[in-house]
Amino acid sequence: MSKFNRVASVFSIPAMGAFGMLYASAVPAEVVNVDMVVKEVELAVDNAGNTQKMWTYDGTVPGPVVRVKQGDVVNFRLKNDKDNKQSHSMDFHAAIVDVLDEFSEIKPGDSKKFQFEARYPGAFVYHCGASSMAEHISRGMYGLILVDPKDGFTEEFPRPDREYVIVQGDLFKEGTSAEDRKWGKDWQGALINGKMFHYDPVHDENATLALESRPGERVRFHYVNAQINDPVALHPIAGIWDRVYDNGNPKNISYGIQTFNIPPAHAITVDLVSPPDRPTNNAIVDHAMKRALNGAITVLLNNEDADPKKGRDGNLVIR
Ligand SMILES: [Cu+2]
Repeated sequence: MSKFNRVASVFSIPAMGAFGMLYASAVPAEVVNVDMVVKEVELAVDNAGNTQKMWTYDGTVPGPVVRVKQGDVVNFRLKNDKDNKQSHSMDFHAAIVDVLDEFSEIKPGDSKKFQFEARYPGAFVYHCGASSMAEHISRGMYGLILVDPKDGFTEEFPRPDREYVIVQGDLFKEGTSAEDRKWGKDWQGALINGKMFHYDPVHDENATLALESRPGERVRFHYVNAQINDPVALHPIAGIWDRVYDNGNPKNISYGIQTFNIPPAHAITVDLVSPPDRPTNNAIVDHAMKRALNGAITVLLNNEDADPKKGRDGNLVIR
């Protein structure tokens, strides 16, 4: 299991950043320990229980959601389990460091540590950068680090009623080589939090889960594109994104958007607000048909009976 424990409170001091910017803040920041273990395991990749050999952070696809505050120092430790066959690494998109140092790969049985300050708020991908990256990422080595803004919630960035994390990745046929993955050969489908049609009982008779909300609620999605080559055309069928925060940064707001492009290795934060006076349902889709009809559809059920626990109190990834 990964461990996130806040070990100390520190005060960010004004400092010249890597790009010559001044970072000054009186908001108490913390040092946050994050430990992950890479595990090469057999996992179900659809609701019927079909499995594939996946490479993972902490045994799940996606890996655990890391959540810190802007200004926090992340004290990260990666362990490559001794039973693994591959070298692995960690590339946090929220970090400003040295690709040849912090992000270098380690062999089975080895561990490494590095630190970074989470300077920019938003939703950032993390992934393995070991060679071949096409294979390591498309076998499941990715996740989300959320950096909450130091200003907290504001009029421009209101507190949501519910919050969900969705990570979209690729699934290739078992046995597809790293080279073929790179070129997109033998692509089989889109994984939503690790499974095709994970939350879509409409298109998959084996699906038992859906996302839920109540009429009138503001539902916030942090949507990660962990696919190795393809963008995601994110659209809420029967709805309109009330706001899109590109890269999850409260300063990057677009209003009233139908479809938003998420390039590979990028994440956005989007809000959906349903009418308060009637039940509705939405299908959150990658509107590219190749991917929608091969796994990338997520149903949001919206009615008065919604499960009060879903999308609340840190229950961001529904499993
Ligand atoms: Cu790896």
